[in-house]
Amino acid sequence: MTTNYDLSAVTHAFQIPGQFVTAAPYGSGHINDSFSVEYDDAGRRARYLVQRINHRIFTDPIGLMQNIERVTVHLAAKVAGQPDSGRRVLSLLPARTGLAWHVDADGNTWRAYHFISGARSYDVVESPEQAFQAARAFGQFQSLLADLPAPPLLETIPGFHHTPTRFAQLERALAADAVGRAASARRELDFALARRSITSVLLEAGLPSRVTHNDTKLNNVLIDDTTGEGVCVIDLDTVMPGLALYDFGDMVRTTVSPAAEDERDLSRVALQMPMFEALARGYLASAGSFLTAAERQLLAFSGRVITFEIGLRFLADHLNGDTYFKVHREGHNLDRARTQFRLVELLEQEQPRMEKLVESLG
Ligand code: ADP
Ligand code: GN1
Ligand code: MG
Repeated sequence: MTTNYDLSAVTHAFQIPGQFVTAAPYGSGHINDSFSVEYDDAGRRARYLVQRINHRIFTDPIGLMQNIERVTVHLAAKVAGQPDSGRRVLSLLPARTGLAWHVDADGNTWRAYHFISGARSYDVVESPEQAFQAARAFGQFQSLLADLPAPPLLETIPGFHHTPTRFAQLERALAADAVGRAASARRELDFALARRSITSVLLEAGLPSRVTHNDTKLNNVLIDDTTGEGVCVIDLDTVMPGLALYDFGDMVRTTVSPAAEDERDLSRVALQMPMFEALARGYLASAGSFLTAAERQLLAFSGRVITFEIGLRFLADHLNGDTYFKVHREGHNLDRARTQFRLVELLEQEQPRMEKLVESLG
């Protein structure tokens, strides 16, 4: 992570009361730069989560911030009056300009959120209860945004979950082989290229467009330290029109296996059926009332196709020379692609059982 930003100057551009004390890199996201920042306001310490938007990836950071403003204001109105409402929705601090973002002299766009304390995110699931809570929170998020007033949100990354496009991007990366890595990724490439047929299934199923989160990995929900509740959905950069199953699929990808996303020992990748069951129960508890029959039918399949899609993206990025996801070691994106593809294999084998399970939940 880049750490050579002047966080004191950056945060001074926001309406934060008091004096800057300290800032430190925070979290394990692959895209933005996040910092935990402390201020002292007349002897009272307050904490903020400050982020630089990766504008190489999000090419319209201001349009993105306008999405986030609309979404957080809408959600805040919905949860107002609930106990602990201030911790249930991300809340932006305005900049001194009055806008919800700050552009620094180098052209970086920044935002500042109130820090939600007493909760944390998990890279690897610890219990079925956590899986249930995460899925319930993401389902609730979709439910609360179902009546977001027009116009539609900006597509912050066009075609983000368009799996056939992701497949074509891998084919292009392979044809270019820009850094000469294709030969050593032959097995993974063969695995990917053999599965083109699954890339269009969700698109051809007549599913409704909804407001979806689109990046529902487990570590994008904060779990309350005391109650264990999935208290707040975070990382709102990709909230935009999408399919409900993109969200359920990515929950499956990041929650059913006890192995980290970049685990090198593939024997540790597993499909824990109790985690899948908890996800399905949690998601149906909050989203069950609006899902169509076709969406329900494809719940189990969605995990397989979204895991495949993210695997395609990691593999393409490996071939392109690691230009998109942050990497922390050589071959990191290839390792990530391998764990995704191993999980795809397991999801293929278990699809009938998973489908039966969803059916049994009514
Ligand atoms: P990225 O896009 O890089 O994944 P996130 O928005 O997910 O960035 O933030 C990175 C991490 O910071 C999250 O996993 C979470 O642990 C933490 N985080 C984000 N926003 C808040 C917040 N408002 N309060 C507390 N922690 C937060
Ligand atoms: C990225 O921002 P972060 O780390 O939550 C990526 C997701 C991938 C995920 C894989 C904007 O999410 O699409 O599924 O990494 N976000 C973007 O871990 O590309
Ligand atoms: Mg994140």
